[in-house]
Amino acid sequence: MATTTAPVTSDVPEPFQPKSYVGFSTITNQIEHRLLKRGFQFNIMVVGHSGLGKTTLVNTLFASHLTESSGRKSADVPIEKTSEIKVTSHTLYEDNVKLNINCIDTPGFGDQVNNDRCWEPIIEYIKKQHSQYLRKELTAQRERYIKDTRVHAVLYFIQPNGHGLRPLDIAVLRRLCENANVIPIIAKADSLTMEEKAKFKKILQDEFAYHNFNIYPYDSEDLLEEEKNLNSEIRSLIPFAVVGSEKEITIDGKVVRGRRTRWGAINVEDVSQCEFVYLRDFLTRTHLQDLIETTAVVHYEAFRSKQLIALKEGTRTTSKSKADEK
Ligand SMILES: Nc1nc2c(ncn2[C@@H]2O[C@H](COP(=O)(O)OP(=O)(O)OP(=O)(O)O)[C@@H](O)[C@H]2O)c(=O)[nH]1
Ligand SMILES: [Mg+2]
Repeated sequence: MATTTAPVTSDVPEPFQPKSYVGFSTITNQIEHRLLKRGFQFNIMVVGHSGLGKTTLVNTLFASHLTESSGRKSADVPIEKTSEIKVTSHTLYEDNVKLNINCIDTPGFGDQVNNDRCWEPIIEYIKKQHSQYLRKELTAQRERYIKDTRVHAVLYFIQPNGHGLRPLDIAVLRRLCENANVIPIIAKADSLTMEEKAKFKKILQDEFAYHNFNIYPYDSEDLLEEEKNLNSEIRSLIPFAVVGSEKEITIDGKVVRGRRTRWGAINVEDVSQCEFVYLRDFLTRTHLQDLIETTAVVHYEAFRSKQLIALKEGTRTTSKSKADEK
């Protein structure tokens, strides 16, 4: 039997070019105006073994750009051991853009006789921010803009031992990667030579792959070729080998943020000496929006759907047991 092929019709209308100016192309300016008015919120957390320089790095990270800050006022007072989760807020302004940064400092772990479950308060904190956000989203009269306290980036500090991850690192990293965007860094990198640094970085990259850790940045299908290339470039740099310092020193007559030791001086902002600037650029210049978006779309979404499914199951079981009782 002969078959006839119906002409292919499409429901998609041809693009219509209005003859005169309508003005909707200004929507991008309107969005920009609204976003600028509101400002942006970025929450970053530091996690790792005790004494690896977490508090120092948090204070170094945006120090040269801060305008308003609730953080330390003087670098002359020695930093104390962090004993509880502490949030400091900072505000940065650049070309009309207002960025609010919350730095979440956490107590170091690994120095107790029993380090069992020492990561729990940290994971709990991350999940609590998700559940607070969800609760606000689900209230009948919810706020137009829910204040975002969700953790957008976790800097995980690795001891510069030159050998690899410790069992505790593996346990903590596994749990962190399931709940947030994790960026591992080699702490106190000034204690390693250039060769040791490169070798250690390779060992750690292999370990991340071996343990299948979902380290940030992630590649999604909708990324452009150039974004994918940038991500693979970043992946070759992770873990960033960083040096932190709250103090300013003078090198060749110039005042810079750095560390002076008996063997010489290190300028924290000099990329030939440490990767602090790469880390800061990655966090603010190239991946800030992606970190915020990924937290909402990947981590918060996973939490949200798990909670809502559990809630539905719970309601179903309670109504079933009520019906059984009758
Ligand atoms: N050599 C070196 N020392 C550092 C670096 N960063 C911090 N330190 C020093 O290491 C010590 C501990 O620094 P903190 O910032 O308190 O470390 P922490 O990880 O917050 O410590 P806990 O809160 O106890 O977990 C201080 O004496 C810092 O000056 C670094 O990059 N290199
Ligand atoms: Mg500390």
